[in-house]
Formats: sequence, C-alpha cells, structure tokens
Amino acid sequence: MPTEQMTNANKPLSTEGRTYHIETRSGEVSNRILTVGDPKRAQKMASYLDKILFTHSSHRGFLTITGLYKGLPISVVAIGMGLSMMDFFVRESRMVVEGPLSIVRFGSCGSICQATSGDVIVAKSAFAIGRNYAFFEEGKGEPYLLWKPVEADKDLTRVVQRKLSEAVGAEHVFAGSVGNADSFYGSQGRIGTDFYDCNEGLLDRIREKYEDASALEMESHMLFHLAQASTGAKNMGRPSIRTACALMVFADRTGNKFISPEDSERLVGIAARAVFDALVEDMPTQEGLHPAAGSV
Ligand code: R1P
Repeated sequence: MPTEQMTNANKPLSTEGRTYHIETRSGEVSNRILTVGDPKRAQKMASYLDKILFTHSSHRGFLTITGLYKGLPISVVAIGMGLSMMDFFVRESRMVVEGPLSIVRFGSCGSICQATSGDVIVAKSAFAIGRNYAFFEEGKGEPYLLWKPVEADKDLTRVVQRKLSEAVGAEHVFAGSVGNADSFYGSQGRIGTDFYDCNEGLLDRIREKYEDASALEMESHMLFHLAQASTGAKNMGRPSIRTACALMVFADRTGNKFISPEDSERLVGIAARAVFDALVEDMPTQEGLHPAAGSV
C-alpha cells in the first residue's frame, strides 16, 4: 500500500510529490532512462553504473535505480510486463522529469525473423497486436487487430544499434519492426487448447502484413506511441520524449529454441555499458543532472 497521502485524484501525487505507482519524485529520476521488465535485470545493469545515488522499490513492483555513468545521471527502471505497466511508467516519469526525456527499453522477445536465441533485435518501429473482443463475443471481424507501426526515434535508435553492434558483434544484431501484443500467449500466436484463441494463422498474417516484422513482445508500441503522443515542449526541434528499444531474443519462434539462463545473464552484462554509452552519447549535456550528483 502507498505510505504517503495522495493529493489529486486526476493526477495523483503524494504530499511529498511522489507518483502513485512508481513512487518517485522530481530529482530522483534522470532525463536518461534505461527501462527493463525484470527487476533482476535492472539490478544487474545498474551494477555497471559508476555510482548509485538512489534506489526505490515501489508498492506496485516498480524498481528505480538512479546513478552516475561517465559523470552523467542515468536511471534504470524495472516496470514488470505489459502495455499497462509501460503506460504507468512513461506517464509517471513525465510527471517528475523536467525537460527532454530519452528512454531506451532493453527487453526480451520472441524472434519471428532470422535472429535466433542470444541475438539482439533493434526495433525500428513497433506495431500493436490486440485481441478483438468483438470477434470472440459477437463474432464480428478478425480475432486479432493489427495497428500501423509507430517509429522509434531514429537518432537514438541509430546510436543504440551502433553501440550494441560494437558490444555483441554486428552479426548478432538485427533490426526490424516489433509486434507489441496484449498477451504473451493468444495474441503472440502461441497455440494451446485451454482457451479458444483462434490464432492458428496469426504469425503468417503478421508476416504478410509487415514485411520487416522481426519480434514479438509486450511493451515497445506503447513506449513509442506515448513518445509521439507527448505534448511537452520541443527541445532543439526534437520531441520531448525520445525512445528506442533493443530486445534480446529469448525465444526463437521459428527454430523453437530458448536462451539459457547463463547466456541471458552474459548478454545483459555485455549490453549494459552499450546502452548507457548510447544514452550519454545521445544526451551528453549536464541537463537534468540529479541534485545529489553535484556533490560527487
Ligand atoms: C514475457 O516473458 C515478457 O518478456 C518481455 C515481454 O515483452 C514480456 O513483458 O519483456 P521483458 O524482457 O522486459 O520482461
């Protein structure tokens, strides 16, 4: 349960200025954010920061770790899974961070392209895949709705792809459009008999509709969509929220392979500095410096 009194039902902030679900306030979150799903992944990646300044685990399972990397502040935020959690994260981060915000998601995915387990797929764009309740409840339309891809920020994506290619080898880094599904199961075309999912032809339909469809996961489209929907002030002609996403292939949906725990741990370790380097190269100024960093 939250420990501080909330003050506004429309835009809940506590009396101490903390957001309702992530429980961070101004000064605790950097303008450069690496977001992941798994809190253990967040801790492992944050261990590559030069100095940790702030850590908070919220009552809703969000973990925020803010520190310094090459003299600049970076926050690592674990959000759990799914588009709702991404929505909480982007909106509540915007509430407490002034100025430009660069967010890189480093997640995991299922590959539906040539990339196999242990490779990395950089999302040039992301499209949404949604279960169509009208089909299941009223027999109307297709069982799954496919929305048009939304582009990632090109500059941030380019630097993320370059840094990851240097770190893991260009031959292990792929790029394409990523499907952001509202389920790990039905809307990602996983076939089962426990539920009426009507998804037998879904992967083929996705590949037919989007030639460069490369991966399936559950957060990137919401991240890219909210960045484009953000109404904040423009900075140097750029949107106020800029986003990129790189995904470790955990499940190879074509070759039916799964990454080992050892390989995923190793990949996360190698990728941490690459993503931090991308964030500081992309925003090299002291903008948004964490107050505590002044004394370092
Ligand atoms: C499913 O196992 C989860 O893994 C991926 C998917 O998008 C989904 O949330 O995300 P993370 O790697 O960030 O956990």
